[in-house]
Amino acid sequence: DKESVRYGTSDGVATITLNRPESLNALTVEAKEQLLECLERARADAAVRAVLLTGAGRAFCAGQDLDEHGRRLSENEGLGDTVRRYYNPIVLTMTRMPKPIVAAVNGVAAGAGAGLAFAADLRIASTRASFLTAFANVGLGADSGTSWTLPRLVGQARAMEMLLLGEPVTADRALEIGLVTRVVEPEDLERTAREFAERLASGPTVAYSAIKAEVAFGAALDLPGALDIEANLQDQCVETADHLNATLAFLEKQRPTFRGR
Ligand code: T3D
Repeated sequence: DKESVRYGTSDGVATITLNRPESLNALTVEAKEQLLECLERARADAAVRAVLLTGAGRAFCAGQDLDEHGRRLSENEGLGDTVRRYYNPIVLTMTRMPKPIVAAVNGVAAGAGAGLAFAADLRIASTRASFLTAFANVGLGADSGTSWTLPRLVGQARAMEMLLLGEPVTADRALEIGLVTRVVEPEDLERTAREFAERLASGPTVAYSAIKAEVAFGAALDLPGALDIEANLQDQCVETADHLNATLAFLEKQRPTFRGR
């Protein structure tokens, strides 16, 4: 059987590829289960220090598989648990992953597919990419974290525009509003996104993990609360070999080598 999600590792990077190109990598139960397994595998593997998430074929991910969803709706089967059972754990596993996640957005990212891209830490887009919240287009509210991630990425006004209007935002517009880090030609996407992922995979992993947690917690805290979290996480970073070595390297005017601990 063809895998709905592919997993591979090289040079400290776990590459997770959504692999149902015939339906624009729409998310079936099987695909969601496999995606969660791959994310957990990447989290658990100490040799993995960054994750690259992308889609096979011309799309990044068209969100919930509406064929499967439609069948379930008409059979009144398993309704209401998709979000709690799959999207919430997937998004939390991504945002709590103690290593950076780069989304290589090769084409359209729609609905929960856009949610996956927004839950990544960096988004590198091909000129063919677009972002479409799509939920309201099928009579749904926001899910897969988009009501939390999108306003933080682009501000409330633009998030409301995207969520209410459900129109595609092109790669160039996404760059303009700060939703993506870089837009490149389709043939350069894989290389560019991999360069970012490999750079992060050879960086100070504990510090990156602290930065992810600080930014995520900070969003929900007042300044004294955020300062506390920073102090606690900084205690952990200060004790790493990476911090000691990078400080000594600076003093010796050398480039530091980070081992991720
Ligand atoms: O509780 C719950 O379960 C709710 C959870 C919801 C989470 C969500 O993600 S809701 C949002 C679901 N996604 C969408 O509404 C997006 C639907 N797709 C589209 O709007 C368009 O396909 C795109 C804008 C993404 C791309 O348009 P285009 O013109 O480039 O491609 P296309 O021709 O529409 O699609 C190509 C094929 O992919 C086509 O199949 P065919 O005709 O060649 O056999 C199409 O049906 C299929 N496809 C696209 N999106 C989905 C899909 N098949 C199943 N599910 C999809 N989401």
